[in-house]
Amino acid sequence: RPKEFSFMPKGDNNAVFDVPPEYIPEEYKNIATQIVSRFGEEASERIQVSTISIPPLGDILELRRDENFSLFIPKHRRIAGRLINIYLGMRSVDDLLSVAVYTRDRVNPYLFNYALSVALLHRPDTQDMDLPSFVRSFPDKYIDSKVFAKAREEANVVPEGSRMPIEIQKDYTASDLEVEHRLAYFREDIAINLHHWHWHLVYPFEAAMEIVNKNRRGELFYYMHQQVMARYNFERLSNKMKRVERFIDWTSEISEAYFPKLDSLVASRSWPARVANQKLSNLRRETDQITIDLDDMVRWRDRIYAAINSGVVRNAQGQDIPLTEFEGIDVLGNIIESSILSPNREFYGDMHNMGHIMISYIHDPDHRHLESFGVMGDSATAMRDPIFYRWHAYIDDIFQRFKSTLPRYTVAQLNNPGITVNEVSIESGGKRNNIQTFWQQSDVDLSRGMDFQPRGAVFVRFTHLQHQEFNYRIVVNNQSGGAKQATCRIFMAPKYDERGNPWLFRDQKNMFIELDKFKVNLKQGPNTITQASTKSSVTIPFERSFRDVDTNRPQGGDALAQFNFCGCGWPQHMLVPMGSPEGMECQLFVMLSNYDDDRIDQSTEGTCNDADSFCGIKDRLYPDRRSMGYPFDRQPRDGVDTLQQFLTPNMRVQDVVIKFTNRVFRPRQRN
Ligand code: CUO
Repeated sequence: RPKEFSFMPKGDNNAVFDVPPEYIPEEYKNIATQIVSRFGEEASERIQVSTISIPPLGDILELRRDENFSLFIPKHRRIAGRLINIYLGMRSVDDLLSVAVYTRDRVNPYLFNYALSVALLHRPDTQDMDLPSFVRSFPDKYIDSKVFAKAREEANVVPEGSRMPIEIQKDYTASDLEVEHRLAYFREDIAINLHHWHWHLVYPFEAAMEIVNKNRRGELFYYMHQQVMARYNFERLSNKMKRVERFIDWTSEISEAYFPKLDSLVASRSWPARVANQKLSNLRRETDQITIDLDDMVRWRDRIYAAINSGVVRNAQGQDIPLTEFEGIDVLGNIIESSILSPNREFYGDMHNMGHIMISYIHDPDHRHLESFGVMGDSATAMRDPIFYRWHAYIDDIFQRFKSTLPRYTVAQLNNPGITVNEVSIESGGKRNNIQTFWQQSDVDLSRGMDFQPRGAVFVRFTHLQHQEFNYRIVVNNQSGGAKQATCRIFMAPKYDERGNPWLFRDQKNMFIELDKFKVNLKQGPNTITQASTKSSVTIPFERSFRDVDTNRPQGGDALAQFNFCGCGWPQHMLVPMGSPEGMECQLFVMLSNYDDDRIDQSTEGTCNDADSFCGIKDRLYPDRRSMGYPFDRQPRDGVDTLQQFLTPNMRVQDVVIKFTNRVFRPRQRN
């Protein structure tokens, strides 16, 4: 039974593979018989693994099994690309299974999991294949390391069925002496980190061209991370903190420290911490094949700014490509991230990725202490660290500078003739325009990621932010002279800045978090639209973030299809920011845009699209023709200083209050 990864028939937890003897690595041959008899007895099904001729693994084996793996490290990416190609090149699912079984005990487990996940996501014949949630395969990347010793003890001493969930303390990484710790509930939210891991799994920046080259992926890199920043700043204001400061001076000390308290079960090492006031330095890490200077970063940055200022980028052939009004942001996203779609990676470099790397090696830049990277070096863990947000605030600011060079939206580009929004409200439990937030406990089974014996479920209980579900109610008058379609766009932002002053539009526009986006059919005359908060186009339900292959899964091909893709999505429990105990004043913004300018004609039937705002739709075009972030992605037209002045008749703003209650609600029902 694979510890790190399960590639098994749907719903069967007790299947075992009949591994051909020649597949068993030398070091396991002695114990193979014991293992077979131990697991064989419990097996409900034995899966035959056919023997095929295995392609040479070559340098894939250079990454040892007990090392950490990071896509930000170019050498690791190259190796991952090779393994993905092997998996993609298998002629049938049987052959894929065979090579997967063969490689599982030979290649680095993180690498194995990543490469196989990408392959399953992109092979046409594996669309109904299940992957267990990443948190269940590698819980050590998401959960306080203390839990594992307890879990092991629990599994050994207490019979399954009588086991109590192991509670993860809510404040385990720092104390309130550290101001930034107020945001730990956001940064360390398991499902937020799972979303980020999935996003980068779905949108890798380096792999075969057909995998990387997805519709508007550079723009989505910008937009998804911009929204993360807006959400983080919303949480900061909820906690009486100012917005994140960009990490702009790369030679300055980083005052934020971070001690992750994660242990790698694979590497049997603790994730390195960063003490306060560390400074970046040039990297010389020969084993990782990384040699990079801060000066390289500076050159890339300056070239990127020059491109934005001139409105053109130079491609590898020396030709100028204009950064156009609609596609320019996509090109720029690929340049800054960077991805292999960058028109000139030599010249514009790999700025954002290398920023992650430089920060993640700050404690051991020349490898003299033989230390691995910190949490910033892995998309599964990066969002835990306060510096992630300072780095991405810097990256986002570059995008915003580019956006500021674009033509302003005219009234005609914003308005929707004949459509007037007359009333907007939030209805929740008899209350109007008032959203309650609180703590909720939930349980998740970690046993798949641990090689317990005896086996069986081991639950951990963790505490996360939650809000009361609500409905939007929107009253619209359609006087366009007939039935009409529109896109309803719902955003929210804090009403006041950190000083308590009303915003200027040019600042507030970056604070709007997307809550939902959906198509509406309007009849002539008055219409009332009701939409549930749970249907949000940015979120996926709790069960999807932590999905379990064994239980409670929706049935039917469509629901099963593209399971892995469907793990991408902001967690529903984090849809609404925390707010404050006294009630945080916010502005809800609703716009009904002109569908003629929004529409993408394509069928999305059978595809997973409920978090399409952040994740797109698998194998389809991004489902909204407008620039991502519309209508807040650009500076306002002349004469508009405030949100009120920005409004056209098809928009409306409603004051709402988010009130946080410091109560902890008992666990939701376990599957
Ligand atoms: Cu998602 Cu910097 O891109 O982590």
